[in-house]
Amino acid sequence: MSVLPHRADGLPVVMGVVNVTPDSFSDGGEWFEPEAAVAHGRELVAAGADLLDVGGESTRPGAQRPSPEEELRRVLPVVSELAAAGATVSIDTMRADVAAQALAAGATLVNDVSGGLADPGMVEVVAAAGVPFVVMHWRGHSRDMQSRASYADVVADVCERLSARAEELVASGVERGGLVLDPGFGFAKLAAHNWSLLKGLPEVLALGYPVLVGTSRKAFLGRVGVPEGGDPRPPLERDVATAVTSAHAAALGAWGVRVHNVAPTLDAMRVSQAIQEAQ
Ligand code: PMM
Repeated sequence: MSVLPHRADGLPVVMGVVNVTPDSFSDGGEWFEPEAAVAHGRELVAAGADLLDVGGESTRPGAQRPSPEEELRRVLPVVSELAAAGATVSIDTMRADVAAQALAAGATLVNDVSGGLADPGMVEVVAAAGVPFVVMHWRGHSRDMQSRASYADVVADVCERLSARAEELVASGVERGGLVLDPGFGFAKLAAHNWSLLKGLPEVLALGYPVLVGTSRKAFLGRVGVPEGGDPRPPLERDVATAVTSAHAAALGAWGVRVHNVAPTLDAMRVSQAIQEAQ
């Protein structure tokens, strides 16, 4: 039976990002060695993260995929060490074998940006393990996904696709109660699509599933306030913007937020909660 983590204070769970990659857009290479990744995971927990999302494949637009062996080599030692240290670990992967081995090493949740579409074996692994499954809106691998960023109505299209995908997964044996839906900010989405999805989050929430929001440090946040033709703010200068979008998601009732820098997001979510709870 899948059990989704929740926070006692009513805020969304904070999923801290642990990228064990040389090339992620926001922190590529910084935590590439297992010891550095584990130390970073511990820091995220100390800052208040409820979950650590360990990934070994960069999904930034244009990224090439690592081999399955390389992905396993990157993530397994980090998953097992963080789980042994008592952290709740999710494995961020599109590969069934990586998910299965990470679960065996102590991960208790699978986060698949393809929602099980990239590897037909994923559904069976998740169904057999009975663990929560994050299903993101996805239109193909990062190599060329931005060529598919075209929507009649992005909120309606994403909602329709996510709910259809949830039904397919349930029909294949995945527990409905373990599903978490994610609109997939930045994945086959232009900046305007991401803003529409943030505004339309109530419609995603109305599908009736827990929702994860992952806007952290994404490119559209770096363009706010920058004049036309100017350089976007670099990823490390997007944490205030991330805190604002995460607090917005929290106020609307998201189940979780996925962030690189935990403290500003927690602070912003607490402020938003205090406003909502004021008499
Ligand atoms: N974004 C990234 C990676 N994994 N998983 C989910 N569920 N949702 C996301 O928005 C998401 C994800 C890309 O960001 P990163 O390279 O900084 O981890």
